[in-house]
Amino acid sequence: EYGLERPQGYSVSFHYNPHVEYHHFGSSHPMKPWRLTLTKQLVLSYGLEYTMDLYEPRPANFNELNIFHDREYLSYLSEITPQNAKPDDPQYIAYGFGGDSNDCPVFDGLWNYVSLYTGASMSAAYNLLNKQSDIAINWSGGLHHAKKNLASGFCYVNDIVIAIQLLLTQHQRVLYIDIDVHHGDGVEQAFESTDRVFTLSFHKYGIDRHGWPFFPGTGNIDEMGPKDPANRGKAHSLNIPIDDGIDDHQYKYLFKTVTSKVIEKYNPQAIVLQSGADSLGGDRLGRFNLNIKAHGSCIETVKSFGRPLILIGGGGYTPRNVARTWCHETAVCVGATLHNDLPTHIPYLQAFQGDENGGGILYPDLHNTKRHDNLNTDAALQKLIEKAMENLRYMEG
Ligand code: ZL4
Ligand code: CA
Ligand code: ZN
Repeated sequence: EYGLERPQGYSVSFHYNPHVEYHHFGSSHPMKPWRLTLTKQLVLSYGLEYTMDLYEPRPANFNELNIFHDREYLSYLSEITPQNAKPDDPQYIAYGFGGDSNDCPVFDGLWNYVSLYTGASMSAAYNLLNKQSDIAINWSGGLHHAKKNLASGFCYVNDIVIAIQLLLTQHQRVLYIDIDVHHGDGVEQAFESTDRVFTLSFHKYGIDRHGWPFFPGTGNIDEMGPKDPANRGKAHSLNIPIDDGIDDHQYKYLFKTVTSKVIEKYNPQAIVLQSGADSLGGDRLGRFNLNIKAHGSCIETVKSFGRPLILIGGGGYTPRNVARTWCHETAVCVGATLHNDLPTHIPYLQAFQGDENGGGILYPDLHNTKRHDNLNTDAALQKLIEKAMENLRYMEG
């Protein structure tokens, strides 16, 4: 009815616990869990629920989060509330809640929130392990900055690391790919000493005109993991630093060239793809000029290799475009084509009419929401690709 074509034989599962939607980081905080409500509504209004297996996963428990995180950190995280938080407490600061940074606020239901998104990533991983799905989707996860004893950049628990740990119980080599506009530093660091996980992140990198590095300030092309030749993790990270304003054509070419080479060389048995939507044009925090279909072409590229795949969310700070992108990418997974006119019966239709160019449609032109000049020349990107290919030669087998 809405332009659905026959699915192409991939078994896709959708892992989502709606309780995650009701958490608030604070009124003006850019991370808005209700973008997941919008995403779900779009997915349902296009009828995509009939093309996938739907799961409502239970929250992860303390011992499951302890697969990666320290007990002491988790105890603190499980007990802290806005009422009992002491901003001068050394632990509060050491665990990443303090400073003048309001990146990681303590809000009501914080422990419940982290348990819900991590439970969904675990459920996705178990579906790959049981061979129940070829592709398992969790749009509520992808919190790639969390460290084992540190909250960072809106991330408190690293659901990606925990999902990859589960995949490693059966798979020898797992590839992690990250197209969030920020560097996937937490996942890279967690696996820096193993050759069983290769991490690949594409991100904005550089210093702005006020001298501030783009968060988290790491991920230059020469950062390839430990340099010590005795360390098994050596050369098992690849970082692709990009400047403001990259366009569809450039990003698609860069992603396809680099990712294809990594998959060919590393030959992973499973792939985890973090699809942060803050790399879209017009994102509140991002700096790129990508359209929804260019972002989605990265999912198509990865899917075409036919490896078991977990597709996970991440950043994305213009909620209507996050929902559009993740709905489109859900359709890419099941092999459906969606009509550009939004279904008229969606409950949140007004949310998609707020913008200049996108009233009532799925694929507005975000490149023209242009707020960032393209500072990437084709010549500079070609050099970057050459450097990436050179880095890959340091990886054994
Ligand atoms: C905000 O308006 O670059 C937090 C964060 C809270 C509400 C009111 C408080 C005002 C923008 C960001 C004070 C805000 C101070 N509120 C923010 C160095 C910084 C220190 C904190 O997509 N200030 C830190 C983190 C990044 C920094 C990006 C991306 C996550 C992911 C995966 C994390 N931190 C400078 C900023 C606001 C806020 C407005 C903000 N924080 C923008 N960029 C950051 O990769 C999910
Ligand atoms: Ca990234
Ligand atoms: Zn991000």
